[in-house]
Amino acid sequence: MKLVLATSNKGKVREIQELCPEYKVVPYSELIEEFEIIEDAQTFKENALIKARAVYKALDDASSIVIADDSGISVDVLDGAPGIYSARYAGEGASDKENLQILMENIKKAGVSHSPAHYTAAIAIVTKDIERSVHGWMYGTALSEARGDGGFGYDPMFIPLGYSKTLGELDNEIKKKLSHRSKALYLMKKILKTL
Ligand code: ITT
Repeated sequence: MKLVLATSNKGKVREIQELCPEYKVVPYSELIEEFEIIEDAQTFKENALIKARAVYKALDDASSIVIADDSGISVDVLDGAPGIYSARYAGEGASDKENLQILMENIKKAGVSHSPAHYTAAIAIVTKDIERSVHGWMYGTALSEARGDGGFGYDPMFIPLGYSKTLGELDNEIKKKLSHRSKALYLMKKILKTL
């Protein structure tokens, strides 16, 4: 079965391909020209559905199975920020590095060196017959400093619960087991089996 990924984020593409070896996972940019998708909803779920629907429509192929991932990090000491704004925390078009830097600075400005935090992933599936969404979470601690360069995005400043190293330092296999994305994909596969 072929799954078309409605994402332009290379870190997500790599992880979803690794987590779904039983499927042929293809980023939509390999099939049609990339286009801007306005993610203007107020929840991860609705933003994931917006992306999956937009790519399903643009592919114009009723046999497509489209998967989208909307995700982000929520830091308790910042009242849950950046949350759904994780990709644009340092402004529209900001790089992962700029977003990471601002988040670490804001944790410092809040007067702490670390805070409880969690990642959320909403995965949406759109086919000709169904629209569904599932969620996964990973809890841990957000630091005001970056350590290691593994993973992507905010991973160098995030220590998963039960560990003392960041996702930037830990082996990739550990993130694969624990992550918000792997938990959501586990649930998504249950839906894919019913198609
Ligand atoms: P698409 O919308 O094209 O999928 P995007 O990067 O804009 O790509 P989102 O709107 O879902 O995706 O934003 C997710 C943000 O959260 C982005 O800044 C990521 O770097 C970050 N993020 C999500 N999952 C992450 C993970 O597993 N590790 C580190 N950072 C993550």
